[in-house]
Amino acid sequence: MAKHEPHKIKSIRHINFSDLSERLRYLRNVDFNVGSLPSSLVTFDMVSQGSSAMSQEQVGALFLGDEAYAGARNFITLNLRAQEVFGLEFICPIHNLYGGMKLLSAIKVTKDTFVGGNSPAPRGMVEYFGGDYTQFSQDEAGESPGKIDVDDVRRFLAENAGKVPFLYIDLYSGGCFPIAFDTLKALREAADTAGTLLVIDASCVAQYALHLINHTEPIKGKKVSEVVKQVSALAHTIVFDAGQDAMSNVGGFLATNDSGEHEKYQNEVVVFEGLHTYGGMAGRTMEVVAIGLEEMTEDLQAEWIAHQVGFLAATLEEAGIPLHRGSCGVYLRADKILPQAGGHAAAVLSAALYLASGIRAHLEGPYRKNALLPVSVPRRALMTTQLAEIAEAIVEVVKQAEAFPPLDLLNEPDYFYEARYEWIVPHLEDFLFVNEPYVIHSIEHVGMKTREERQKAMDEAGYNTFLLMSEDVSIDLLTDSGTSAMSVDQWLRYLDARETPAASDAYYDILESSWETYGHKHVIMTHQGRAAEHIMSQLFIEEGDYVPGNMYFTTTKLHQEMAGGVFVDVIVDEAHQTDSDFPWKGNIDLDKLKDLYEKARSEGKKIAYVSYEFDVNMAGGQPVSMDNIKEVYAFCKPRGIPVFFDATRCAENARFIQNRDPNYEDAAVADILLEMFSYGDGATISSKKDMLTNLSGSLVFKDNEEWYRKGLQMLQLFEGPSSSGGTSAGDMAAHAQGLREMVDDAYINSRVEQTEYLGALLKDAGVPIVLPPGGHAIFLDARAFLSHLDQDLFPAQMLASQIFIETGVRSMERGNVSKGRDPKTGKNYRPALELVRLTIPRRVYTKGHMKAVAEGIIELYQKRETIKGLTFTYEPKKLRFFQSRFEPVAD
Ligand code: P70
Repeated sequence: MAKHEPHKIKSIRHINFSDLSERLRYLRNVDFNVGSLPSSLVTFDMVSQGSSAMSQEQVGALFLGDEAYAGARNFITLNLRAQEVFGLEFICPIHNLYGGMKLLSAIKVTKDTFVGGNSPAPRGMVEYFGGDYTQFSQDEAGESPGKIDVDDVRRFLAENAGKVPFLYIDLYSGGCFPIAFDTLKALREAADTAGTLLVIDASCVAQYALHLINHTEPIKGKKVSEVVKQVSALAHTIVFDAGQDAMSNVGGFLATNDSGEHEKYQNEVVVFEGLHTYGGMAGRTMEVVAIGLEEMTEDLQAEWIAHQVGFLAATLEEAGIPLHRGSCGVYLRADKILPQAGGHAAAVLSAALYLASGIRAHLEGPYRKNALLPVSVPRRALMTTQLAEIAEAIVEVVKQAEAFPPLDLLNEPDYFYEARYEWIVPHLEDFLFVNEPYVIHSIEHVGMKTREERQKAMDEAGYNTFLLMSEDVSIDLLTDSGTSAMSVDQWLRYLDARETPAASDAYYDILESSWETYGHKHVIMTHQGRAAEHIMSQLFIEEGDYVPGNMYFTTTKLHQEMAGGVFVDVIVDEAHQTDSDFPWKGNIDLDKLKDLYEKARSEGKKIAYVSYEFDVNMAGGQPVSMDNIKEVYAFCKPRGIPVFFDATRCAENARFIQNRDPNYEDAAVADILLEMFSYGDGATISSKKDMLTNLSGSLVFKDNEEWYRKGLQMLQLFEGPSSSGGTSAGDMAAHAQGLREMVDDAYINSRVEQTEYLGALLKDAGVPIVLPPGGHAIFLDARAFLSHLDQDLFPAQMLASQIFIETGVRSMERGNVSKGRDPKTGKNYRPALELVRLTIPRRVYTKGHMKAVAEGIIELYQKRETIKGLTFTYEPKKLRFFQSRFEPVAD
């Protein structure tokens, strides 16, 4: 089992939170039948059917459907994949499990036929076609697979000899209890002897295979993919619902090795489902299912899904909650939790859970007395921290359950969806969720290599993390730039944007949202931050001008120097002290600024502008205080010196102000941001960071028409149309939406907290980091970490390499290699800060990933003395850190 998710987050969906009084209103509107609530009113929808987070390959496949009526390419793909995964030859597509049961029943069930099985699912269908359904009981399995009495089944087959068209076996009886492999084998024999078919519902076959691997002696140690074939070989026909283990939203198929059976399915599928080459699935769905089939049998994926279900079950069990563990989630024993609720125990628990927390666990199917409430886990869609909170919410509700009055049923429903209740609503505490305010919409697989493979990759990359291939990396902390997971809302706008070199809707949207966010009137779109820096520098800097700033940033300083400026660092001294926990290490030292002003005057020189960065990157993501922004502006304004922000990480800075300055603890991040911007004249922005885009930037001016006009002219000259600067309408639309999302208090708080969490784990273990933790990154102090290495043995470079080899985490050297050589002496600069940056992309990783990062680094720290230094084998002249290569020094 991997230490963390074998994937990262590709796109997210915001959670809609509500409070208890709102939820009471919603519940009354649906007569306390939680299943009828629209999903937007639900905080966490605990269902596994069709609700998985797709992989990015599956999402991509949604656009690969050829949607032909006959012979779609997508069917060929699905057919081949299903053959490979199940080892069965003939595939008949269906729209879901019901489609499969319907075909089987329509073909085989008539009056005077008898179907037996371990699942309640086929009963309605079999009876509809005139047959009789017998459900065999299976013992409650617990940890080991459960058994049906096969003698019972033999007796059933003998009594109804010649009249049993098939046996229907779900690998999980009633969704809870896996069936023993031996029993499955015995059932196949019994079916063969009686001349009937064994139909297996294999919708959860990958989880079943994993269960056997963990609990059944002869199967231990096998791969999921092998066991899936072994299980399939026992079936005459497989029914497969692709909304479960295959992680599609819909779809499925029947599979068999029997050509005669297959012919029957093909002839019947056209009646009920669709043509035999799509069977009620869109082309795109077949493509998604095909990919899901492959993913479900990857051991690490299967293990992760089982791990999450196991985590939820174990957490609840530890709190003493009676439940059964199932393949897709847990079944709460409502009858034990609410003995006073009679036959409606699960319905009461369902209503109470929703009311208290917004969690939906609902009942479906034919109405019956309900003792069990299923709480399923959507595959890959939730973070483990969220599952922990969900468990906590359930525990809170169960604690109060004694006081819940029973529900009154107002009608006589045949199905759960029809049920209407009245309820004397008990007093409940509102459960507040504090973790990430979004769920995982789609995932991206990451490299999960062995230590040996990583060692080899690092040797090949010459001990330079910039030269690693992303497929070898498990957790990529190289940069937070352009690496964010977009939200579904951003994707919607991206897809909706009309591309044009003239003015687009997205352009006007960006103007409006920038105005709302920054309060600056003029907005110039650029494709990245550095394009805005270029224009800014060219417009305002003349040869010899000073440009004071709170620490340099590489691209910013380069453009200032290219325009003839002289950058002067006026950041406070604390910024250079890795162990100082001064809260505002990004601040400008007013005395340094004043001194420079006097110096410039005495030299007859000019200060072009103050280059003021929020949440200073090179200082470790350290914030500036509101007081400092005010003071700098108050100094500059009367002297005619413009203050221009680098607002690339302005939202993170605003969150620090909210958190650290008591004057702002009740202010919204959006308002703090507006105030910050009010003390400046303009800004350059790389929106690849806080603004949650994968590409784009902007240049804004508060109110100066003349600057704006000149800026637009430069844009036309260097970048592209005035209404885009060469940015696609799609990226602009995503940018406009990103601006709205970045100032959401819950989001930005969870973002910075994730960084702080990683920092705290490392700090508590004694690993030397730059304090306090910054907004976007944790910086390791490599000189302290590898104190036995001289700086010319490049400790930060070696540390970044070793972190990768040890943990699969990619980081970035920010020290002696990055700084380069002094052209006068030819010697390395040996800068004061010799750091490794662990930069955290936004909304991409979970706290589970962060914990794995910390654990790996802590282990490395414990054996730090064994780590040797590096020497160059190749050293380019310019920006050497990107391409240089090294080898470890001999003893
Ligand atoms: C990083 C990235 C980019 C950046 C920034 C600040 C405060 C402007 C920019 C440029 C990427 C990077 C860039 C150069 C060297 C190393 C890494 N920072 N201002 O990883 O914006 O990339 O959009 O042109 O942090 O820190 P853009």
